[in-house]
Amino acid sequence: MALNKMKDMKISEKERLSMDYVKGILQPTPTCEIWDQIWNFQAKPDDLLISTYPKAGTTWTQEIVDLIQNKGDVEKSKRAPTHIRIPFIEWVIPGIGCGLEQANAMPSPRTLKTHLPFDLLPPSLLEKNCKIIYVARNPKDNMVSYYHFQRMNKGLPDPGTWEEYFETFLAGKVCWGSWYDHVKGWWEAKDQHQILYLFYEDMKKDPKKEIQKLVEFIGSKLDDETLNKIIHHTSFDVMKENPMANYSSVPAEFMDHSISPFMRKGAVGDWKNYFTVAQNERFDEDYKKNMANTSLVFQF
Ligand code: PPS
Repeated sequence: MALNKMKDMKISEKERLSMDYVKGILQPTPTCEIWDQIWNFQAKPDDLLISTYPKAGTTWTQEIVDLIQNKGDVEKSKRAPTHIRIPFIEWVIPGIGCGLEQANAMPSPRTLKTHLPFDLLPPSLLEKNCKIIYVARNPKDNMVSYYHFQRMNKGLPDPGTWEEYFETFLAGKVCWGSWYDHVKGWWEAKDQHQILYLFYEDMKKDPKKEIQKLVEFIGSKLDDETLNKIIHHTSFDVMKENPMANYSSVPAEFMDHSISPFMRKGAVGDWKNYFTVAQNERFDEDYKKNMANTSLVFQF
């Protein structure tokens, strides 16, 4: 869609979930309502958690991990949609599902998903020393992806125009909070816990290398042929056509892929099609300030 057309676009508020705060972090109200249960989630030592800021490459990582666990058996990984195979622990959509209930009912070993900032992670996952995979994405592409996702996902607030959303994102007034706090919080935690910290841009540049890191971290062993098969089946183009990995199974009243497909572009640098020169300058200034106290480096 042309940028000028998209900028003027507004989505009806009427069918969207309401939002509330958990410890200062914006969340859909149904999540806030069961927060005590989420916080008291009981982990098991062999749980594997995939943690990300929204739109950082979660689904891609989930598909890779599931295929590693299934030794590259593509049919096995098509047994159910992503969100059923790998419960999203804090996600509650009335009438559709509750990640916490799914996780509690699931036999071990479980693979789970969260977008929670490190400080909001249910303590049991750390007490049980669970392995955690964290994936981060550069904030400019992350912002563009999140903007389009909020347009199509009725479980999240209406993003407004691109100009409005740019400010909302910079202020950290989006669900799961500030991108800065999220990536830095997990980065600081990574050396004290079993956390493998990966980057979306590295996965794009050299998927084999990053998938090998995942294989090793999970404690699996795969031959070269299986690795290549996993690279192929988790490429953007193949996943886009896979109904078990592209969220097309979620009812359209919640995720309307005709507004913006879940599998949208899968690229690095798409932000250049959205950021104006002035926005880019403003962003860079803000980024410099917020990232001054970390060794974390991103590729744009
Ligand atoms: S969510 O809703 O938070 O779980 O979304 P998440 O899966 O983290 O992020 C969605 C973005 O990741 C892109 N994606 C991929 N990129 C490259 N390769 C593969 N295989 C892949 N699968 C998903 C997806 O297209 C979203 O990014 P954008 O930039 O919007 O296209």
